[in-house]
Amino acid sequence: MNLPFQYDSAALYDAELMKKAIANKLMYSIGKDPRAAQPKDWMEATFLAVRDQMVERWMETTRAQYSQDLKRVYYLSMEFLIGRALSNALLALDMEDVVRTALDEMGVDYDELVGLEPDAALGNGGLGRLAACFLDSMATLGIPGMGYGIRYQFGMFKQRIIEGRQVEVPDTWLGSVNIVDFPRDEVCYRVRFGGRLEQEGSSVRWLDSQHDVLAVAHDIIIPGFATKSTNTLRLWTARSTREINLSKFNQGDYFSAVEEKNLSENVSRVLYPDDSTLVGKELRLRQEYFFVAASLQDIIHRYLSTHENLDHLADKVAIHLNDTHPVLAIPELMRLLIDEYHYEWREAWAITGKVFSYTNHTLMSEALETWEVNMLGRLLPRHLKIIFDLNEAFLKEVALIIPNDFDFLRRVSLIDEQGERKVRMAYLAVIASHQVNGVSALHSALMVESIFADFARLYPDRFTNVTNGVTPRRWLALANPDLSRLIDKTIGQTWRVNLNELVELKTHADFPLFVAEFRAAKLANKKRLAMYVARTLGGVINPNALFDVQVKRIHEYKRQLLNVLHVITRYNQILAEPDKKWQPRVVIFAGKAASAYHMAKLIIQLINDVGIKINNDERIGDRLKVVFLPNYSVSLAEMIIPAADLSEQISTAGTEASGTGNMKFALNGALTIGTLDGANVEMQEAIGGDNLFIFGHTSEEVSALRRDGYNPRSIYENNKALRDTLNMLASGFFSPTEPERYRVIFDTLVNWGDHYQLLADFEAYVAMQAKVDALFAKPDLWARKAILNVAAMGYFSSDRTIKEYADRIWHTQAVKL
Ligand code: 26V
Repeated sequence: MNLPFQYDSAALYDAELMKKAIANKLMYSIGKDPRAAQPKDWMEATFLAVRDQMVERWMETTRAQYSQDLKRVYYLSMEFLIGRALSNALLALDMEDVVRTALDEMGVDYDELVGLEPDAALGNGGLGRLAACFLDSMATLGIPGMGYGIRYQFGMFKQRIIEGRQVEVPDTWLGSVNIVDFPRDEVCYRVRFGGRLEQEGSSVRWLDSQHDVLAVAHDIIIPGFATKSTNTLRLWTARSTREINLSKFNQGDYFSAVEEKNLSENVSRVLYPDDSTLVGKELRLRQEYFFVAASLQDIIHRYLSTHENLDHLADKVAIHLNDTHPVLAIPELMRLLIDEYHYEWREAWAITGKVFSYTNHTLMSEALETWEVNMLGRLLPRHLKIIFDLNEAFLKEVALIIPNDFDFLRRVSLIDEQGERKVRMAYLAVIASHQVNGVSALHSALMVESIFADFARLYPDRFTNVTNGVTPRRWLALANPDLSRLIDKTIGQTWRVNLNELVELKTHADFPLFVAEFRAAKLANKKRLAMYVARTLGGVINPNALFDVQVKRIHEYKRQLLNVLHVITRYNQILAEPDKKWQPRVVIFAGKAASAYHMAKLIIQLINDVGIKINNDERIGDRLKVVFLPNYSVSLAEMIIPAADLSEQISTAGTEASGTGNMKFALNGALTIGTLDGANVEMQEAIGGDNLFIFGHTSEEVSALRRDGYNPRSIYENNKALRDTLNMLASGFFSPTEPERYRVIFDTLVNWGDHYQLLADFEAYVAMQAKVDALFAKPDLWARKAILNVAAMGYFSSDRTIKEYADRIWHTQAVKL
């Protein structure tokens, strides 16, 4: 393209120019004299200078996407857990060395600076992090994909541990200088709430909406790795339709004058920090509609800028629903097509049915979304009517396929009529999507046997599996530079975009020099983590001990408690046989509990209480240590995972949809101890059963136990080690100042049915932990297996996952640049 001016992208690979670019930002954008600049100012200046380098490619990509009239994927998600952006951008653009040198010459420490960037923590856990890995892979593969979400002013809370208990602190990630995104004040849509309907012949009008709010776009650049391809994450922030109520202001009522503004802007104020239970709160429903309504207006606006009408929308637009949170997009598209663009119902439904696809991320009934008909009708009357009309048409159709089965109709109805009437959002997603997928082979199989069994009968071809993956850029190249260097030296560098190449490491597992270097990289990572533990908690841990790690959201189904039961049992064993040769271990936990999830919070407290007892028991020494690292986050994961020897993936079989931490650990050379749950099953197939530690009941056995009657108390009574351990909880051994503190845990497990069957798996788990010790005592054998784990992880790249979505679900092609 001929333009009357030139862009300045020369600083890319020239340290002198980079110095100048950073200094300019520091002076003219941050407004600081280099002599007075704080470390944070340098970070922001560097961020801005680096961001400049991405803009040109970003625009080139966007232009190419338009001119090639490519089909686009819109990934709608309430959560994007992207973490830090600066180091990722430097990796993608291959600029780390230049920036390092530039900063070094200005007397600024690169590693320290990179660590000052706050995480973008706009998500809870697995679902949000998966969305971030997907953005990375879409950009890297050149797939025209755009993320849409909410720009929460407060992301995931920060976790402090005070006297062993979790305390939540607001996450103020948006600093005073906006380095995060580009505000697009002109990209602004009205989102309506409330009001009433008026029927006019066959058409319906939605009138008198109140509490309307504006959605303003903010764009984050998503750079592809080693490619010009660069995508966009567009996040919406709420802005009031009225800055100030002038009449109230003129009456001197200054606070009421701005009250309305504050209330409507609350929509994008805070992320719901709960991924375990249904919230059912009106604000959450508002959030969901807010971002969906803005995104759809934006998508249609973009489409109509190059097309005459919406007849062939589905040829160029794929909208992916990340779980049910954005499912209101379905009635919203119907509304737009019918009410605003005057399509017939049937035409609108035909278009809608080709546009959407949906991923289910959990089978847990507590997390399946439903919305009360009353609330939905009050907030979104037009959408409720569309849902009712859809349901009527759907049930008529079903009655033809499966005649005379009223119970079937009741079961598949979009409306749950038991008690307070509710809309079942997952069912709405299923009837409107052309493909519905689970996130691991096991999960997808269970999905069509359980929550969607009736729908699988109606639409057998609709359901499919796409096993999750993780981006090797962040989770190996960035997080583990030592191991990455070794891999580069051994098999070259292209594994970053073709992770299957790691298979070449297999032969090297038998080369002593390679094994020694592999072990050295692991040890360096462990030392780094040990330093961090010393800095943050003050405790000393031995880097030669086995690092046994469980980091993830705290949930009963993930069974951190089972891990704790093993820790206490081991403690008792060491005390009983002090002269035996015990493999030193550090058991490391991290994770946040939903603020209202009492049991999860109690588990955190228990871990800390157990740590206090064991870590201070001189008889134990460094044979066993327990560490709870506060404030688990993407950037903390980047430090912890490369330092792990053992990865704990011990959920009750059939409960963890996939897990992605399991993949990150194996990719970094940790061995898995785990159940046959989620993606562990496929990991075992890829890695080979000898190279991980699988134990416990299978999902079939779990259901059989549940069906035929499970008696945890008899397990308690018949296993002495377990009984001793549980009695210590019940007697207040770990909570001497409050002996009753853990009684409820004892009761949950022994007397109240042990829903997640910890006791059923306890013996197998403890026995497997002994095998772990035995193998760790043979460092070369252990390292060999660890290498075989890394070598087998090619399949678990999110690039493979995204290729499957693109080929089988979205039918999209890469941009040519
Ligand atoms: C659920 C809810 C319930 C309503 C209130 C807010 C809220 C927020 C998030 C969630 C999502 C929970 C589902 C989830 O995170 N699933 C995880 O998805 C990962 C990616 O597919 C998968 O690896 C994990 O196994 C699965 O637990």
